[in-house]
Amino acid sequence: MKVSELKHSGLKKWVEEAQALMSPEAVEVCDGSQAEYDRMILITKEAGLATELNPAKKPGCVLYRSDPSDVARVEASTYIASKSKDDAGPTNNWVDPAALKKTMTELYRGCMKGRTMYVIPYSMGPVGSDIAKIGVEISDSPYVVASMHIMSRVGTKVLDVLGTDGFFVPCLHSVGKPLAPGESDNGQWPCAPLDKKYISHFPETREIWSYGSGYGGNALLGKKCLALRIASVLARDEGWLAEHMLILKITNPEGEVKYISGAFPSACGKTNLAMLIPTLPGWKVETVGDDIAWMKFGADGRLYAINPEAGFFGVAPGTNNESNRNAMESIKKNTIYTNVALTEDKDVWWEGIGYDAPGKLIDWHGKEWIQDKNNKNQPPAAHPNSRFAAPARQCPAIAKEWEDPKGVPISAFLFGGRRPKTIPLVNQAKNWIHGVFMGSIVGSEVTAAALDVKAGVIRRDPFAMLPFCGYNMGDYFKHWIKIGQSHDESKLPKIFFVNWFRKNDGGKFIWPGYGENSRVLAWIFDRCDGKGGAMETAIGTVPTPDAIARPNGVSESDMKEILNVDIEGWKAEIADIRKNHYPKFGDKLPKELLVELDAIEKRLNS
Ligand code: O2Y
Ligand code: MN
Repeated sequence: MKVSELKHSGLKKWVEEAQALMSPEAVEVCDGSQAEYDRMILITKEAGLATELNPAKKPGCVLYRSDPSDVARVEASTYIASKSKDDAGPTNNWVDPAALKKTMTELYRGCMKGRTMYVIPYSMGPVGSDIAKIGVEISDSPYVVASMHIMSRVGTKVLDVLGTDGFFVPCLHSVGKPLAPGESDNGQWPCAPLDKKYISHFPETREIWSYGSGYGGNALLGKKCLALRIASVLARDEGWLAEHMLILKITNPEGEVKYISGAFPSACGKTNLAMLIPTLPGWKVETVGDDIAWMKFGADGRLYAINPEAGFFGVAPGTNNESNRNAMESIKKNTIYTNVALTEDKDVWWEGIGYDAPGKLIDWHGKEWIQDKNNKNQPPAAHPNSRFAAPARQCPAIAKEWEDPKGVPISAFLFGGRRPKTIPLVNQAKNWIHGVFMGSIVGSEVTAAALDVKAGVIRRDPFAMLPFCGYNMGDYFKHWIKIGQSHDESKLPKIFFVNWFRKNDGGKFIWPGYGENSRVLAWIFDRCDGKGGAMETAIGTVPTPDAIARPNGVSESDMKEILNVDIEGWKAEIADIRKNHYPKFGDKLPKELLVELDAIEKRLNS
């Protein structure tokens, strides 16, 4: 389709303005077809950016290697440009929107010279779903076009739903590397230097402007930028929830089904939990989504969730048949790999794949790499943030409802982090506001590897939303509280705090995790119906020692320890929240959370 054929006048005008500013060699409106996807891969192959993998081992798969300056989301260059600084809040980078647009307009001027400008209409969520939203990304990266094909629903079908005057989120993206006449990328991942990368959000006008990065969350603008930062603002204004949450379906041996959603900071095994294979006989877990949940209230007063995404953009290192067999199955074909290592027979390899490197590799820098197990300091062959982008439909555990436009009714929310001490295996909130308190204190203990902070310190990431909330985090807490106040609490999801990472005095994990977490999910399932052995404590409702069937290797005393409410540890936790965490939100911190903090402290002292 040509730009002149676009039926939506606002969209056409915006595309024409972008074209005039960025001066691309050509403009294409994406149709979302397989032929288009194949062409994007071919263009990048011809530019020396993509390597086709061995079709006998990984059919339809390609590998990209990015520039070392462009390997992850760049939080320091991510901006919430609301009119007032207070609306972005103390935990976001704020810049005045007019000043930011001025700076970025100059960067965008002529930035697509020698490249094609792709217009990518996409739907976050099943096309036409009441919960879905439409975005249109303008990008000069065929890698982005191909990745958006996997991660969202792209093409003409989206324009049909958009009609002549529908709402869409305009998303500008350029890699920031114009080409001179006759120049090609010639194997060099195009991007701008770190100090010229901008990932900007304009919450009031619902716009996204990204410049200088071609990688992941910086460039696939449907994901973190639209589905979380802009959507969180839409959700606040429209009375729903846009959350950094997985969605799973769980079926008990009697065939009863519930849906559970959960937020965890990075490195807590969120994708593994979403794709868990239960060890508990008779139970089944299926995947609806692994990263983001959009939830709206149905006519019955319950919260219904969709996964706005169509693919998984998972971290490769550490993914193996033990940690996540369903992910390994999902990425066997039609997958885009970025920054993993390449084997001699053109397969992929990464640290923690479950077997030694099979001979000489090409590492993520494109250099020869031979595994040296005696050298603990050998740089990894795959970048620690190397990724796979795979269609969600390829997951063997994908739930049949995963594309249901009306969403799935959520029974429980989980919050968790990596907490070697204090936090028990599972703890149910006494009520909604107590659950909001739990979400607000989510965090993981910093390991000695993070050199900037002392080991033992808790790095808090409330609701796992700190890098993804498009407005003031204090107002975000208020939004959650308001959801509870304005709806029938008996129909709201029950809230649980989980911790798979508690260690014993010897520093060993007490709980085996992975598939054994199904035992905890089973208790949560029963608690949603008011069943399951449970004890009231100062911090919430915890399982009785025999309420959760013990996995192999977990003794009775281990179970006691992992369910124990460590009163002194909790007093220190409360003090840390009061002194170091809540003050970050200034006068925007809802008083209800302080009341909750005081109440827990009082119970701990009584
Ligand atoms: O580094 C990136 O660009 C990707 S970050 C990411 C990708 C998939 C799911 N979650 C995340 C995250 O940072 O939470
Ligand atoms: Mn995420």
